[in-house]
Amino acid sequence: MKKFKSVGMVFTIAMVILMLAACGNKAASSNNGGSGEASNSPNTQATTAGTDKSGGASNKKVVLGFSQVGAESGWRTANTESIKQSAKDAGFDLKFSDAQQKQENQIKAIRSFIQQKVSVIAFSPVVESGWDTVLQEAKDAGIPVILTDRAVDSKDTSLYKTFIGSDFVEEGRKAGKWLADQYKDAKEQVNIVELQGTTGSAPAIDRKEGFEEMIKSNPNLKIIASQTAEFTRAKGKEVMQSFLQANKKIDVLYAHNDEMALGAIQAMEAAGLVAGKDIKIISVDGVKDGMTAASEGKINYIVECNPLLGPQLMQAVNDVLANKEIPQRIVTEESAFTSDEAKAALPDRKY
Ligand code: GYE
Repeated sequence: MKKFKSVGMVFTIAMVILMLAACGNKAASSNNGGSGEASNSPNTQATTAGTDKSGGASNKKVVLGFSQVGAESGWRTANTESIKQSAKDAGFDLKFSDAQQKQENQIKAIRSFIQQKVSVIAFSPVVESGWDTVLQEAKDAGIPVILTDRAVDSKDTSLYKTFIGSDFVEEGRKAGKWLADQYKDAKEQVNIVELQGTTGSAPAIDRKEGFEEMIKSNPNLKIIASQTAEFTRAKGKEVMQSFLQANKKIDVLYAHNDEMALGAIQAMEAAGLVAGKDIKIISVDGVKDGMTAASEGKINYIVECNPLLGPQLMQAVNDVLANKEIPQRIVTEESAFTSDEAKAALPDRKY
């Protein structure tokens, strides 16, 4: 009898442990929204059901669905960290999803956020076109959308509340102006090669446009080759290698971001060239690795693009939920650095 009793006890305890474990799993999967999207806050409670969309009248936690472009560059890493940290500071439940540079993954993530009835959707659109349908779906579901970093080309601007990010045309202009100033007395043709960002993305389109606008008045400044390297270091190296093989004389490289410039520097050095001297280099971003290369004289001019958009985004989320009027466009403030200025700025650089 005694033996039977203790076996029974063991059985009961085992059952309780099993049940607790099952509950734990269930909670974990519902925190993920069951969508397979990675969440950076596995311990936060999912409070999506019945989320107050009218301006936070209820005490429910704000749930922010964020679809990120990918992890293609140092800029992106800093941007992701800024968003995660500021969401935490704001006390939001962040559902973070990485699209690996694919629009279809972003559309899937946005649809999943709609299904989960998040309070606000924010995303950095990998390319400019093709968003109308999914943005309309979010609007029909009554979920406000905020764009960060990159723009969309939708005609109907009521599909999103605001766009927070840099003026990429202006960045291109700064790069082009510096070059035009450097070569204003040039008597011969200056051969420029260009590494473009992701095809169809706002920064690639706009940085090209602004740059061309500033160099066009000088017919000696000529872009002899221009190709995408998808904003990555590996591709930057690969495409620069092919530029070097195909062109005898290259004077200048204009890279749409630091990462591609850093890859291109590897290709130049492998070809026995001195980066920053044999070939002048201009890039955009101003992340630590880029600024370090600039301080060493390998990059001659860097146009800054600020990735720390998290605090402004969280502010906008709060404002939208409180039904406050917010501007359709919020532009981030940026500057630019020569090699010497990069050296001076490097110790205080946060990203
Ligand atoms: O310049 C680049 C990143 O959209 C501004 O994307 C961003 C760009 C940034 O991959 O490094």
